[in-house]
Amino acid sequence: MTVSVQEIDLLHEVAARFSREAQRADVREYGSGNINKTYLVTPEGEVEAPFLLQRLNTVVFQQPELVMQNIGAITRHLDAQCASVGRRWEVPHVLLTNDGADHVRTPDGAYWRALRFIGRSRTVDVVRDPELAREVGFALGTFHALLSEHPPEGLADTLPGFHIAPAYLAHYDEVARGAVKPDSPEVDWCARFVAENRHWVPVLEQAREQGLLRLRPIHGDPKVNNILFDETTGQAIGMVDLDTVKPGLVQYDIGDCLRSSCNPHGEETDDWRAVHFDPVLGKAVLEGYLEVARGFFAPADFDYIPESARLIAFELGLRFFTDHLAGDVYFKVARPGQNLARALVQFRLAESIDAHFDELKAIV
Ligand code: GN1
Ligand code: MG
Repeated sequence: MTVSVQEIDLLHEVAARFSREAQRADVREYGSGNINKTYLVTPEGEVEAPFLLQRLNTVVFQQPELVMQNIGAITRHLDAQCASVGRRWEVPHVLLTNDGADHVRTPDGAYWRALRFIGRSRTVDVVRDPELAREVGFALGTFHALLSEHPPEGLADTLPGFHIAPAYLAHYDEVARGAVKPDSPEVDWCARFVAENRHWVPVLEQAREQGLLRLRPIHGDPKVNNILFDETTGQAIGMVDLDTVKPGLVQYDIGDCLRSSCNPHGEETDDWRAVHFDPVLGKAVLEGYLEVARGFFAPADFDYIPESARLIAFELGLRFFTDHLAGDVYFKVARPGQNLARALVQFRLAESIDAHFDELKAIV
């Protein structure tokens, strides 16, 4: 993607606050996040390492200082624990400005921060190979295991309502009532899908209210492209994008990880009718996950895994569909209709997870 000249000037100015060599750095857009804007800054000299510069989406994260506070707490905890992983494991540290701050505010109100760039690594948007799927599960299991002793009360709730599925449904109902989008066969299909399957929604919140599941530190957004793999060995080496770390149910994370890594067509495909859940990949993810997570799992934690996968796919479909009806106010879009296309993919995936429900239960 190209960056405009004015933008480049601003980026150099902000980057220079974090680095002494950034005035002449190469700056380019990086990654495929739906919320923040990320740039890779590569200083010209040999002295300074490349780093990531991010413009935090403050419409979504209305208290960015809490996000930074959580990331600080989590990365310190991970640093202290990560030797126990016994293989390469990297932590995405926050970098400070030349005068010691963890962010920069520009006159336009934007909130900028810098993160260490983890080299010799790669990310993937789509998983097709069970070996890689196993590594995906290992990454999330390791992340949870490393944080399992961190008191969840010590983390702020940076995004109230995040993954509370009944709240997304209520918001959808409200938006759908006032929506001005023209009807189309796709919109109709989505609306019908929600109407037919809305009974899936309360399962995790009910289990939490009944005391069957408890809050722990979670990643919040462990979709497959937030996992780093070693460039050479292909082994998982860490989890990035820690903005949504907060107290939650590990089931949200497991569901999100399964829905994103067991969909061989990926979440941006236009061929939504072909989308399906691949149980071979699902089995590999769960093997990798449970190998590490078994240690801190309570018996009830196992019971909700199939429900979580179906629920988080449905919930994300609902979030994309609602955003489409509301005029694309939350998720970044590159073209009109993209959030509707994304919703179709997630709903179709939820339908396929439902069709594989007994198989998933058997795997667990
Ligand atoms: C957003 O920023 P990104 O792309 O990693 C979203 C997640 C969704 C994901 C779907 C804070 O994550 O919840 O699952 O898009 N993050 C937030 O691709 O809403
Ligand atoms: Mg994110």
